[in-house]
Amino acid sequence: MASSLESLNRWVEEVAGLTQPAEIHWCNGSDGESRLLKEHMLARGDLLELNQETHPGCTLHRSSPTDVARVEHLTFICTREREDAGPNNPWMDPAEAHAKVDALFAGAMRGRTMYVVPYCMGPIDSPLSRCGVEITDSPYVVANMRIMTRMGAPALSRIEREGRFVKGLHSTGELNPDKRFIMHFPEELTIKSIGSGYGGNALLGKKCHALRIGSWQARSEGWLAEHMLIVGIENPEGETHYIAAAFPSACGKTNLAMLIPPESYRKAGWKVWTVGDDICWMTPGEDGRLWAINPEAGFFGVAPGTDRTTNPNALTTIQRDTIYTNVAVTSDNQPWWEGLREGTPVKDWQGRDHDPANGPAAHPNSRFTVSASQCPSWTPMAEAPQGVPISAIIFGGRRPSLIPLVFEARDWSHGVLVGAAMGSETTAAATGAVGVLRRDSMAMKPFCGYNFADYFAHWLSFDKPGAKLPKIFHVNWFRKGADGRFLWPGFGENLRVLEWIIGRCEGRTGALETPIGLVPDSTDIHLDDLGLGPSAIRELLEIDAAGWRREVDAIGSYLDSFGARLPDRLKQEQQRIATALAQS
Ligand code: GTP
Ligand code: SPV
Ligand code: MN
Repeated sequence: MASSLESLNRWVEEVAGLTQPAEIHWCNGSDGESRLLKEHMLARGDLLELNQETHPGCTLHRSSPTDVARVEHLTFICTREREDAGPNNPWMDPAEAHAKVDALFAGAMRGRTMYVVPYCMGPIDSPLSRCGVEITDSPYVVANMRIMTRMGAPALSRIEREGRFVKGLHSTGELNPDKRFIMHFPEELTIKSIGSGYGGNALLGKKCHALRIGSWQARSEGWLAEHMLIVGIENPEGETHYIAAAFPSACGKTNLAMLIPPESYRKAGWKVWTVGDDICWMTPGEDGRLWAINPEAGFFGVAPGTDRTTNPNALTTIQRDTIYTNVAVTSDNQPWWEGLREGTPVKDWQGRDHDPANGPAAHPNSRFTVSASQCPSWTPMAEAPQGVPISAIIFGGRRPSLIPLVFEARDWSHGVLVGAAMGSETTAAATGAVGVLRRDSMAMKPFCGYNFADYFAHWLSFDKPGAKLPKIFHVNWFRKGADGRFLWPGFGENLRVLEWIIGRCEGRTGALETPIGLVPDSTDIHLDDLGLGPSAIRELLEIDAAGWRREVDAIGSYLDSFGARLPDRLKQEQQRIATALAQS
């Protein structure tokens, strides 16, 4: 099956000429194709079968031990003007970048099959969706793309109808970190990735297309491409509010997206509906509200920490037809990771006999790939072509101190500052040190495909006459006490914070004004039956003026690092808070 679209056929031929594959396979996305691909991978050892009695249809992939996470220092934005990529991105001149990777792609697919993978990000019939084609020599990537996107014949039809698509070229190459590059050419709507087979480096529809190229397109077309979950919260009156939340990688999006209400809330009639766990595309609707779709069809979720007690919906979701990557296994071949209370690991993520001296049994960035429709809290609204209307936007990160459990921005401009100023401790989702506090504006530091200064200006531009924008909040589930333990129980109990947020959106819950924004008084938020002591509650909600003065100074220096391109408005917001803190 070649395509009726000349430009697509020509590009596929060009790539085949460069990479020299033994054969070319156009993916149609059918069940039969998927079955054959799986058999092929099982035969090659790319996939190992897990216990089919406990985990029907589940397999395990062990990646190369030097290829286990995103590589931010090897991920480039290649724009003609360096300034357009901004200080937030590694940059390379487009001609130089093409030459560099094309040399690595030359002959890279010799003896291998080249798969042509047409995909659609978002519901096939949504005007908000966008298509792409990924060419890859990794059957594992094809299998993951089939779960994560709408892949195959329907996507190809849409591409042929529209005549445009994002081009993504991928090869695992030699899996050598010295020959690994993830290149983005936003001006050409092109991605070239070589040398990694892992997650965001290789499943090009995800971070490369839906966020880096997507954010670039969103800016020129007036919408937002964000690293956000989308969740629907239904109150006992049966009204559903949709919330979008940006937390950095491995900071709780999947968990919040499929939260199970605490017992008392369940009894009262609260329900939670999952729309998406990682990416959100938002566009202003005719009614002035922001309407959001989840461009993905599956979850590529963090395994460690997932347990019956923390995220029962995820555990149910991944019981069948799931690809596990870099988890450990038990003696009866069930998947296992740190934080899973049941079972004992006997083989670690590299397939060695488990020895705690080698570190954790599962890789800290081990993941599951699974169709979102298997999640018990999945809602058909995730398929709605117009998307869902967003009532609130939440920013948050891992902040062991200072940042309260929740606060509300005064207005949109203040909210944009709150997002821009976000900080979080680094996690195992990317290579490099873990637990280091860094600024991660809107959780998009690794994913914004252009200059952050322009991105902040784009965010500010949504505040215009007729707009009915969501309220903006900041949360912190990760505050620690003097004993080094989390002060807040998190997970299902996070609904208590969402309840306050929704109450604020409906104008029926109180808040105290402080220099940093609106904070709940302990009587505004339902915490009394949680078993937290009054001192823990005070600590979670307190505003430490001296600490905040230092924080707001640091935010000022961070904003200054963007130079003259930074919108004045953000600096004014920062100074307004600095002044209020000085007087407090
Ligand atoms: P990416 O897929 O990397 O973008 O990550 P994510 O934001 O979806 O993170 P995820 O929900 O998978 O959570 C990452 C880790 O944080 C897991 O180990 C979770 O168990 C843990 N976590 C999530 N929510 C909470 C919470 O409310 N409290 C605490 N203490 N840990 C949490
Ligand atoms: C993240 O790192 O934010 C992820 C995983 O969601 S990856 O797809 O590898 O980017
Ligand atoms: Mn992510």
